[in-house]
Amino acid sequence: MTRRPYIVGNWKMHGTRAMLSEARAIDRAAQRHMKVEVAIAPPYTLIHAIHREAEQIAVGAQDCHEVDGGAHTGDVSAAMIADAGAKFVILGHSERRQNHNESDALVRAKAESALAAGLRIIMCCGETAQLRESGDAVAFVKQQLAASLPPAETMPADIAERLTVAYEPIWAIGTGNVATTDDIGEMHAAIRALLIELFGEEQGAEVRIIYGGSVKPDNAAAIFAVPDVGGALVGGASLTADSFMGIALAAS
Ligand code: G2H
Repeated sequence: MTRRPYIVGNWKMHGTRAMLSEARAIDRAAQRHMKVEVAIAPPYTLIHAIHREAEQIAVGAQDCHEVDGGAHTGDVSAAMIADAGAKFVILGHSERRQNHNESDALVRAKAESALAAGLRIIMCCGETAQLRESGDAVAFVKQQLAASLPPAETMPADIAERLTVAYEPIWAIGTGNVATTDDIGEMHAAIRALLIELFGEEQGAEVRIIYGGSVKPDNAAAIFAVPDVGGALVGGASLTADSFMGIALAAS
């Protein structure tokens, strides 16, 4: 991989305007770590404020609706988040698949809408503990990812620029349990093979695959040393500039 490591903070449902100072600190630190591409996905309510101030980091959203607009009370479209300054959107996170019953087909429709709005997408995939224990994790993740991604012929020409895949084993999210480096390596290799199958040798080899699930400053270096780990999607440890940039430093 020749791409810069991609370190993305997923603030989940954390953050009021008081967190803007943390975003500023992340932005300042990112200006000193140019070998790493740093981004944060705050709640919708902070996207525009962070976008206005940030000089180095990109700001994104954690979800979007699958249609452009209409009678959808409480929903926010891809075009709206792009208008607010978002450059990317996280889609198919397991918390949305579980808590909002998001199917692969719905996630795919959201991806199509986000790409049409000019956004980059971070497509999440990952298995439950039960699937990991049964030995079916790789087959499940490949099937889930293939079903969640738009068909190759509808993807933009610059697929590798517009798509990032995030492998997040569900049992590792917010639990402190990190997948072993062998397990991460095996899954990222399987995802790489699938991306090449779907998008061809050139584009499929360039799409970044990042890891998520209890990434912290003290385990990040070992994770980034695994072949085909192109960065991290970070939840809890992205909420303070110190811990988040500690992870970014481990990637630089
Ligand atoms: C996984 C991750 C961020 P955490 O959801 O997407 O969260 O780092 O808290 O496990």
